[in-house]
Amino acid sequence: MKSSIYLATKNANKLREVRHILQGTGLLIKSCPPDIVFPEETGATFEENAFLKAEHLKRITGGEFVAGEDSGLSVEKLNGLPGVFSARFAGGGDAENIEKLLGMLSAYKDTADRKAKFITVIVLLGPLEKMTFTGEVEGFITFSPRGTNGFGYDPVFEIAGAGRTFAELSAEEKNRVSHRSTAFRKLADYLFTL
Ligand code: ITT
Repeated sequence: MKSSIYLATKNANKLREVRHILQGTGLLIKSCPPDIVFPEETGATFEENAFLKAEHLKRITGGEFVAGEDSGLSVEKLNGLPGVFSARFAGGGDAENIEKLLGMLSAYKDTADRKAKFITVIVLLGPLEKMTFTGEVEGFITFSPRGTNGFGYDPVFEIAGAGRTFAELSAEEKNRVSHRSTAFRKLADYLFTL
């Protein structure tokens, strides 16, 4: 059983969420050296970007097991955007990204036309293996932001059938169903077989 790995992220919210997801599993997440500078996320897919981050951290730490995670929002009517551009969609912060997204969807008045999914892809680099783990959650983009929990696009993502946005859920509730928790539980299951 492998009980600790490095995670290649500079996003403190993501790191907190991952540690929360893995609480009680016995798998510990080691954070990156604080001064690390990751290469630009130039990949065309979440998997390519997750690999770029993992590979860079593995080179720096020499860690036996290193995971890179890339995630984002894919909106059906926007042909998958913001996708790999989720973090830098509007060139500002979360508020600007949300404003741009709502603006681009403003012509769609029916919830059915605002379908979206959150996707997480983890690439694990071990001594021998390169493994990929994915998680998805389906929902739709709301007409305005609701809720104050979470981060990123959480205030405008309503989970299918739940009537609440991710930002209206507690951390426990989000982590029960989220794209990230599905992917990280698969990763933990794999590591515990080693
Ligand atoms: P690292 O690359 O350092 O991990 P990042 O914030 O750049 O941090 P990503 O490249 O994976 O992370 O981009 C993910 C973006 O997608 C993130 O900044 C949010 O805007 C959005 N996102 C991903 N997961 C989310 C979630 O659970 N809730 C809300 N937004 C999310």
